[in-house]
Amino acid sequence: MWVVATAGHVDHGKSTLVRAVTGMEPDRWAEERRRGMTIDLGFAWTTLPSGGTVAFVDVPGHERFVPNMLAGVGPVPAAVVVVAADGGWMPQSAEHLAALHALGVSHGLLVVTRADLADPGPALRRARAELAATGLGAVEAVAVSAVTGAGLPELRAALDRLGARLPPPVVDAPVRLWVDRSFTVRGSGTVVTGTLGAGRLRVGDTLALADGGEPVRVRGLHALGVARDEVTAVARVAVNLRGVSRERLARGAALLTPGRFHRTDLVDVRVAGDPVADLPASVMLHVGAAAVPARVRPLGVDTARLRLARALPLLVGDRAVLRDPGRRHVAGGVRVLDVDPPPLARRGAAAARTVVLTGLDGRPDLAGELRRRGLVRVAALTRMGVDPAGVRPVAADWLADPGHWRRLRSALAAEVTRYVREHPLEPGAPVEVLRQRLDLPDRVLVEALVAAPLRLAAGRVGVAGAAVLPEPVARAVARLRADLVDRPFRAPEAERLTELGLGPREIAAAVRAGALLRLAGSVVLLPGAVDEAARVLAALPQPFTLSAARQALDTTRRVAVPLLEVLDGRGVTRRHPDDTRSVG
Ligand SMILES: Nc1nc2c(ncn2[C@@H]2O[C@H](COP(=O)(O)OP(=O)(O)OP(=O)(O)O)[C@@H](O)[C@H]2O)c(=O)[nH]1
Ligand SMILES: [Mg+2]
Repeated sequence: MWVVATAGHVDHGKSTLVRAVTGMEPDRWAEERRRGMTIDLGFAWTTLPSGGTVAFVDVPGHERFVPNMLAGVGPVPAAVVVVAADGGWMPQSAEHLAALHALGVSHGLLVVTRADLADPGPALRRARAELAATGLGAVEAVAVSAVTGAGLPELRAALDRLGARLPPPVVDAPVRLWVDRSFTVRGSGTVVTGTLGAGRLRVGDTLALADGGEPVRVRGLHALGVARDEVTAVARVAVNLRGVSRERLARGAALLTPGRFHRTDLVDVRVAGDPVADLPASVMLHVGAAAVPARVRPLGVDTARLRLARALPLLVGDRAVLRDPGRRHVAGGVRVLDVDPPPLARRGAAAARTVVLTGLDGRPDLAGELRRRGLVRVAALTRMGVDPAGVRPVAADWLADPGHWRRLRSALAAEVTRYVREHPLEPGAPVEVLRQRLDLPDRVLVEALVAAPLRLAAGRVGVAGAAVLPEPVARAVARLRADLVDRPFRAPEAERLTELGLGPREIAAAVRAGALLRLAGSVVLLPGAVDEAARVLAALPQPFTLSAARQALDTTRRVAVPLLEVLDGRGVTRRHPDDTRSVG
């Protein structure tokens, strides 16, 4: 199925044309039929000679109903521009065309209607020239009369060719269904309709309401009036929802694949059309089927920041229309450049931002996003409409700009060095402290930044082999070394340690720095003591007892027991079942 919207001035024969082609009545309301005028969107469809199906979104042409027109064309990729042979190019011909251009609609047909009432030539030539100057470019044109039926077969063939030219839909994309109609069906509950531009819907799917994010279950699906288990884009679709009132789903609401869209009330955009300096401070932003008041803050000649009255699920690259409701005038087409822009609080921030925006074109750009953001989560990028594939996360689901990551790495080294200098008795800087000092959003990033000679152990980052003892501790160790010169296995008693000022923290620091060897608790020797003990014990008759070892080492049981255990552990000594030991 393909979906096309009509466009054109009031009374130029859009609905009559849709009726003639489809045999269905697009004007749904009694009031529309009474007044002979379309007020709201109409829907009709037909099968073409190729067997393909075309669904029309028929829009009102009257100036007052342009917002309804915009809700209809917003999500639709192709248009049939209608001009009456006897009416010619009129204000809403121009305004509708401006809207199609703003939305980036690049596929369509030109139909000159009421060809039985006047020569279609002049209207056709003028309209063709107008379309050629827009994104629609050179389109096929057909003159028809709904009264005589002339041109209708040609129109159906042209619709077939149009369908064949449309780009294939992206069916594995996340769903963003803009609601253009909602109603209640007795016994079924709430039903919404919309144009499914991409993705796929299935009965039983859970979707999220764009406004609030709460989940809703798809209870039933219809496409072109037929119940379906699954509908793939592009399609007109009616969705029956469980557990949500119709009021929550007025036109402009959206149903989303959960977790795949970023809701934002702040966007930076490029504006084509009027210079941004000429835009009123308040405009209406029309995107999808939504219309939201927006405050404009110009940032440069053709870029601006929009503050929306309500958050919308927008993606980088989205197209929208800015309309001045006061002057009833399409003021410009919008291309979304950034859906998560930085605040402009600091002096000079706006000027700097203007420079950044000048370089953006609304095409999702992974390297550029990383450069601008430094660090960003995979899911956050996906929700902005930027495909994160091709870049490996630096930690968990974090992506980093390579330059930024290098700078963080050296900043981490500097912070660790500083911390260790300020806290010489601690075995390094706590990860959380470093996270705060580097202003990082997640501790896993600190851990991932650790590289030699930095070392991560027990939640702290230290410098391997670079522990420098504070002056008083180094002095105390030197005095201890003097104590141990003659009797290297006489570990200092508690009183001596106190005298030297070596408490548990100082001992731990000296052990980490490699200045002392800890056998157990506060039993410490010099680092060379183990090798020395191995030599002494090797000279004993083998095997030897604990007592013999103690005497040979000239020490006490307090030292000999843990020292032998350390030697056992290192494989220097072997312990026999009778508790004697041998070296080797
Ligand atoms: N003679 C003749 N009359 C036509 C033709 N097409 C439409 N009309 C008449 O033109 C009038 C307007 O037609 P509509 O189809 O309602 O026009 P519209 O463009 O849908 O108007 P809005 O939806 O209000 O913008 C109606 O009276 C139609 O009967 C045609 O090909 N020939
Ligand atoms: Mg109509």
